[in-house]
Amino acid sequence: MTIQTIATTPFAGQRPGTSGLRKKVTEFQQPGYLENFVEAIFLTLGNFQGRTLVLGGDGRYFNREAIQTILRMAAAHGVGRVLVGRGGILSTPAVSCVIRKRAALGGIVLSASHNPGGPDGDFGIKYNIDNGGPAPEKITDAIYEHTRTLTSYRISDAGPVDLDKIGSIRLEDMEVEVIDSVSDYAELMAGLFDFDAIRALFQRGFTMRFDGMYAVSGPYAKAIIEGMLGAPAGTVVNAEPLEDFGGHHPDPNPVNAADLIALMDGPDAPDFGAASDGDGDRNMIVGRKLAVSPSDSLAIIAANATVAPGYRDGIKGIARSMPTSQAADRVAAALGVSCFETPTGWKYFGNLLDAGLASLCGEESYGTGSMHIREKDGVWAVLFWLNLIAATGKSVNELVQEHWARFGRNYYSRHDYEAVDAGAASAMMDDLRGKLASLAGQTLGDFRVQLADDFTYTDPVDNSVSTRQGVRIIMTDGSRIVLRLSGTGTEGATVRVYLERYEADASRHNLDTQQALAPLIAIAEQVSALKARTGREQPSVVT
Ligand code: G16
Repeated sequence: MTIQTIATTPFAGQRPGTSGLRKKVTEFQQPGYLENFVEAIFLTLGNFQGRTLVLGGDGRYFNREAIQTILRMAAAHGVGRVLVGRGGILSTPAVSCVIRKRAALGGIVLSASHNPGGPDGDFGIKYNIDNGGPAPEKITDAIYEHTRTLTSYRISDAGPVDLDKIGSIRLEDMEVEVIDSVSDYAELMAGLFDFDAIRALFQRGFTMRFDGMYAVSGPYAKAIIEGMLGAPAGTVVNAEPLEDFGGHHPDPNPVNAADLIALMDGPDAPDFGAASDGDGDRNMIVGRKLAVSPSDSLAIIAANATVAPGYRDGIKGIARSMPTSQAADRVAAALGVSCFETPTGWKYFGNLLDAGLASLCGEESYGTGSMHIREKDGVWAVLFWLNLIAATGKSVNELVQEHWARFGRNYYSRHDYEAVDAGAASAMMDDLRGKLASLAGQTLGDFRVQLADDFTYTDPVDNSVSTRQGVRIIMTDGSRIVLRLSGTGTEGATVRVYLERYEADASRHNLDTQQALAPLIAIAEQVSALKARTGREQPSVVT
């Protein structure tokens, strides 16, 4: 075995987006493409000699190959030990859990999350720091700068490591320990939730379907929900991670988890439905004939946090991304705790959690989590709901209706226009930014604009400033329209339009969401001319 220095030249466009570098598999397969990015990570990290790194991915196409490459590069750079999930499998929340539990320097997560997989699908890589969370912008910016000037990378010429056998082997001077993918994570969950109460719930005949979407959360859900909590075999479906997710889009929303929604809408619906995404950090909660909006799920979890043993002492604060609905703000106000509004991207929650300012975090993009790790966590959210149902004896529908009756309902929807022309999308956003100053005070339909700006975030912990995080048009009654370009797409641009309207009147809590938001949808079109600019009559996905 020798360590080699291989000459390379930079690839354009290796700037990490909302959540790491996501590109087509074919782009990652170019010789040196992955290696350059990994070299840039090592060049950015300070003193990692002899330290431990965690490595794993969601099992998508190219996962195993990438892991072998990264192991050989880690060995060449003098990393002390790499903990790698068996079969190369670790969900994103499990990576965060293992980094924290084993006091690792950080971890490398291989995933393009909910994006489709397979040879023609997407791949991704991101670095997580020692708190278990995604690297903050100053690190991702430094990684990007290194990708622009690289001239070589270092790699061992050792043969492949057997990823399927638990145990340790040496690669150059580095130890590679293949670990069980589930056990550290399952142990953490057992400490947070009332497993006895949930077990008793299933013993009483409570029924559930968890859709693993042929992605990474299947093994975790099987081990915990069926194995530890005693749900009948078959409760977790599509549980085996496949390299192409069975040809599906592993995104737990009503559009992509259509089978689950159909089941929950039909006569044979179980009591509770849930799904998780490609890398296991997203979740969707479904009752009978009711898909719970992620923003509402965050608010309901916050309002009921103390039912779960891990949160019995109450929560210190809530954090949500800016486009996420303000339902959580109402709960925070009632609890007398702060509610923080951050840019889109889980990395922005890290400082708030580390500083003990927030205990729960959530995003409209089907992400919910807490201070237990530094990633959003799909299985965690599902277990929270199970604990809540077990503790109250109420159905998902009852819990949601009671929440709206107490706090009012924030009607909420996101309209995505996917793979539109990138130039047209950014020109549209630029024009919109140009109009913002004149929008304040204007009357649009039945609404009056209170504030129109491009969101800027100042982190209250380290005072770092993030600009251009989304155009907000906020009405005097608190209704909002937000427009931004996605930072996770891999084809052209994805325009996201977020719409929110508050309804206090309980007799108006069961309107059709799109109808309730129709006046705002019309205003969004009026101010952005989105249809003409993108050539799209309808959004590609409505959630
Ligand atoms: C990632 C980020 C989330 C973000 C989501 C959507 O989720 O971790 O914080 O809300 O993307 O981002 P965008 O609107 O920029 O596409 P995941 O599950 O894809 O890692």
